[in-house]
Amino acid sequence: MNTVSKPIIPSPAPRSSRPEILAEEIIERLTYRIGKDAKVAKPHDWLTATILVVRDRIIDRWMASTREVYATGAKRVYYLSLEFLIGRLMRDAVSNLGLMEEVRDALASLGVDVNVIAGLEPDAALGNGGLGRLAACFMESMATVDVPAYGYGIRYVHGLFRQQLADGWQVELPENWLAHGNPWEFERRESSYEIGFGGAVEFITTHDDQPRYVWKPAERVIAAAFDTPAVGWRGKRVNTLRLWSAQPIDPILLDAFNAGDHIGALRESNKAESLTRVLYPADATPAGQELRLRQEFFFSSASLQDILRRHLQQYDDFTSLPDKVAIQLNDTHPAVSVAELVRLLCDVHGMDFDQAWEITRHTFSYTNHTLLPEALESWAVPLFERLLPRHMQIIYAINAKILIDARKGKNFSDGEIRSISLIDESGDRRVRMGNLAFVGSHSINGVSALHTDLMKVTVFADLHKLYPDRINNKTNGITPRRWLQQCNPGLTSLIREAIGDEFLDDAEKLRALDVHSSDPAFQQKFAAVKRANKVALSNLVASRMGVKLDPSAMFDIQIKRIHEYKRQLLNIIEAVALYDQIRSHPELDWVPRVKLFAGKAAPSYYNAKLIIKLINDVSRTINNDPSVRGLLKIVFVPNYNVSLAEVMVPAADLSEQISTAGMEASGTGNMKFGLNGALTIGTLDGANVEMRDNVGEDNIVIFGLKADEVSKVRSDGHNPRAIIEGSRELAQALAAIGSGVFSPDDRNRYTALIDGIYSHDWFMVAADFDAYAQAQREVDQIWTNQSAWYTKTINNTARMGWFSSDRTIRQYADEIWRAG
Ligand code: B1H
Repeated sequence: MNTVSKPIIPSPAPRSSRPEILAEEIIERLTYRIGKDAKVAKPHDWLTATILVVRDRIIDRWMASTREVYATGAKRVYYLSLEFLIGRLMRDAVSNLGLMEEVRDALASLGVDVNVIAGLEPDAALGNGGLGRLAACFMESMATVDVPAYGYGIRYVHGLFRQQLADGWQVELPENWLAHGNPWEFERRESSYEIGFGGAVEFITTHDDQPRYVWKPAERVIAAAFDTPAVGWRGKRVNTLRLWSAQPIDPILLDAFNAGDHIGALRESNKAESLTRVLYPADATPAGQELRLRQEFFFSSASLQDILRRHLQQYDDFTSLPDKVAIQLNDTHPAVSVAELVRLLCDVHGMDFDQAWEITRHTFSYTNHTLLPEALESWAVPLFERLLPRHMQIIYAINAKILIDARKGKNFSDGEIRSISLIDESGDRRVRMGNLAFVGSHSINGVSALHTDLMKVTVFADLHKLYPDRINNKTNGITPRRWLQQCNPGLTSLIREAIGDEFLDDAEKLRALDVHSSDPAFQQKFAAVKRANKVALSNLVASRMGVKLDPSAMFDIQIKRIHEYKRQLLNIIEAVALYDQIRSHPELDWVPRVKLFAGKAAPSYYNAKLIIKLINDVSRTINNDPSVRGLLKIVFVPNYNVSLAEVMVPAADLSEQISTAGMEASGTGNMKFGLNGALTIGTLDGANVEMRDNVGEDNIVIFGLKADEVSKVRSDGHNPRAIIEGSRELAQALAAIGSGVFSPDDRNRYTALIDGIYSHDWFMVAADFDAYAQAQREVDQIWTNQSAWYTKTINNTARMGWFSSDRTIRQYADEIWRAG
């Protein structure tokens, strides 16, 4: 018998939030943790010290949240995503803890301006665009609505590239967010796992005479965990974002080094580390290379090993896995997890295949984010087989099960069977990751009502026929903490003054603003807030680009990844047409506009980069033409990221959401603008449809072909040339661009781009042009009546509460995860 009694370990005293104590602790961290004298500390040192002090306030709640799940046996949710586009964390953490004023006062007492040091924090840009930002909003909302959750992803050393403009062309530079260290993260050396690649599969008989497959990988790397806390609103719950970093098993081959091969001695080590060095800068474009598949498997396997280890710490076996664990696959990027979980359960934990398959299917769910055929991931069978031989076998076994199901149950045609198969046999044989994610999940969701409907009749039509209860919708949302409270403190205080504080905890309470939307006094205050935000953006543009903007002009903003389907091209062509109009009709009352663009193009996406150049060419011409009399200005703000969005979104009068109908799965920028009191000009695409339903059709300007019309035009045969010939404005604008009016240094620069519109117009730029131009003039009309304008924009703020990601997460928790 053990007679030594366990010592009682006292918990540390809860941390004070008094500014004097915070200030004392900041100095303490500066001195003893950073080793700097306050007299010589640089702003960066103050930032780090402040984060360390804030972090302490998070840790107690973090531990309590973790302990609670062990105590209650609650179900855990795991969000697997190759991208988390977080942005800065300090303001978010401080504001969610309710310590904003205290921290500001503490720093002020030390002669430090909180805004200055907050602005030094680098963006954690571990994502490309909407998909990655959604994962970040979800992390915050899962903590807010009290769902015990872990995010799993990759700790890229270099996040999304920095964008510079050189003569109007995009140039990509490496991003280095870890340059000053990362005070938010905790390295967890005890949580590391071996990840294998390549090699062969052996068939063995174990000591208990059980036949088993064992994978003998040829290469191995270590996945090491780095944890970052995710703080919910009012600090209610703190969840964990666990990011994996690849490390070599042998940091250096000493034999090689001692024999004088200094480079060779580090080759393996470099190879391992290169696995998690950079984020693929693809967005809804195929990444395709072997390293990408390695990244996907690496983080999937590490996450699953971690999940299974945690489960076994608490429960006897894996039969309870679906009751205690829900794993959400953020797109197909982690889809290889389906095969990896089957492998771990069968090969490592000795379960039989059928049981492992049932458990797997009940544990996973999958979110689809795009219907674009070129973005649907697939891997060449030979590559897959070479890198993951055991997973290839498992995929064949799963496929056999599914195809037998399809053959016997319902009478599927050969064509349908071919489209259900996990293997695309139409050309080079490829593994279809979407089909794998689908069959391995009990729930497959789209991200807006329209997108979900289209999923059922396009990519997954045949799988949907086989498993008709799996597809469901979860319309995206955004966190109102970052996208209203933090980025727009002026509007937040105005709303609090008008309707009280309830909306801070429940965004749908913003509805109470409705009654103020036509009150002239309230409109005036709302307009003043908007103007202040526009002044702030103007200052940013002036200091970064040396361009002066007039804050009384309409700020018309399109910010998002540059992609043909998002139609920045339609926007800039309309600007060219407007430019013509302003010059030919100087006698008319043109509404002064500033058209702002920002966004990155995938480095290999030629047309997207050409569109950036076109915007800059048009901008130079128009901004320098005195006959425009300042009525139209075009600005492309470089290096779009989360922090820039936080300045641009609150400053927008008009939000451009003009994708070709049927092509934008949801959009989330659309929601951010609406919430911050912009009017939307948009197509009936993605979540715009539900925005119209929520704000009412008087409060949004909708134009253009609908999704079914686009597909009809495409299948009936589109004749863009005839359309262009019937539209004088469009024909002139295209002729000007195509003939080099904006590119006198290279008159043919845009010939092919414009020819594409004439010959196929896949993205319906010509087809929608007249409707778009007319909608823009309708926007001008509304603007001339400022009271009508503010009624509409206030109604937007009032009615966007439903698009809070808290609502989205509650739906996932209730309907998919059955957790929280
Ligand atoms: C979205 C992507 C995406 N959909 C491939 N698909 C990637 C695809 O690196 N890759 O290979 C990266 C990203 N991203 C976006 O998801 C949709 O286009 C938006 O409409 C949607 O709002 C967002 C969040 O659901």
